Amino acid sequence: MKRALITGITGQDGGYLAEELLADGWEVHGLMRRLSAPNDWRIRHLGDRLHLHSGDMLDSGCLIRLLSDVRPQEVYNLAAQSFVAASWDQPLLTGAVTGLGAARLLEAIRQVDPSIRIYQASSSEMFGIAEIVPQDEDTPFHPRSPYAAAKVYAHHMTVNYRESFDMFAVSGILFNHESPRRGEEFVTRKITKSVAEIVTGQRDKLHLGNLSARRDWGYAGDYVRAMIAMLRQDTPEDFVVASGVSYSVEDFCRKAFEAVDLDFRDYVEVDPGLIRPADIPELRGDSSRARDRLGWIPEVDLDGLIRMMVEADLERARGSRD
Ligand code: NDP
Ligand code: GDR
Repeated sequence: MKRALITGITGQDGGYLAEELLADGWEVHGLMRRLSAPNDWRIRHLGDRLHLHSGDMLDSGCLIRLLSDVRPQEVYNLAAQSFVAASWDQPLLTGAVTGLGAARLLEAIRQVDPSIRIYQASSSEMFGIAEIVPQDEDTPFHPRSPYAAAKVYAHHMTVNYRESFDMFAVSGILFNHESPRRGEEFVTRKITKSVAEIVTGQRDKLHLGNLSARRDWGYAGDYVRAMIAMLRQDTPEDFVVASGVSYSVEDFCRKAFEAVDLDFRDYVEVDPGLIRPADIPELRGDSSRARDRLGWIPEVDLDGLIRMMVEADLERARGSRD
């Protein structure tokens, strides 16, 4: 039986990735933190098709035990403190989970079975203030947040374990990807949730930070397919995964409000408290390598993504969806 282990299975990408692997006939195991209340809404529909294990990226012992018990052929390291804004408030925790967590996992694989293939969730945030637009696999990194610095460390450790121990360790440098399962604090979901709450009379205003930031947004369901394809190559290699088009936060607002025939200018207010200590004016990716070598083709564009997210949040606001 083919077995995969996903860390961060309760997050946005974890559920989509688990669905793809299950559909492909894999046995799927997930590492989950023990919390005081359930946090499994994104994977509940998969029921007992998933094998869930309690553990934490901060604890090497549990990673070693888990790998020894499950003996997966593939590991997907999605676990992270992934909210950039929070990383200035909790820089050391972010470093410990997002950076050192990846190193703990690589080291655990090296000890238990170095033939296990590992995918590391690297990020376009590593490019930061990039001099080159669009960014590809050769663009230098200039991280602009504690989160991005932690991801750069994890990225280099992944390359290092590949080069030092001949491990099949790869990084997907993924640009922003969103979905109806996106965490509520990220800007796209914050906007679509607020649109739904405005339509249903539960809110009158939406407060945002930097409206001019431009990001390359795709659909999470498309991006997890690239993760799997990367681990199924003959030789380990890193790939940029992106739509290739960037829009501003203001563009996203305009489109999301237009989807319900409203004008965002009547509702959106800038709150200077939401501006980050350092932001990135634009990130836009060149995913030619992934398209050529992995045959990766995204299916959902920004308009389709916004429609999907607004519809889901409207259903939630009306109480007909989790
Ligand atoms: P989420 O924030 O939705 O999910 C993060 C996951 O990590 C959650 O399951 C969370 O568990 C888990 N986690 C956090 N801390 C720990 C810990 N100490 N031990 C174990 N698990 C922990 O992220 P996404 O799904 O959006 O992203 C997946 C990965 O891809 C992340 O590493 C992210 O940094 C990276 N990435 C994401 C991009 C995006 O646009 N979505 C783009 C590029 C990279 P819990 O539910 O308990 O909090
Ligand atoms: P990002 O996503 O930082 O790109 O990280 P986020 O949606 O948080 O911010 C995108 C841009 O929007 C601006 N912005 C706001 N952001 C939030 N969250 N809330 C606001 O009110 C707001 N107003 C404006 C931000 O300043 C920023 O420029 C995401 C995460 O998933 C990371 O884990 C991942 O690595 C990167 O995408 C690629």
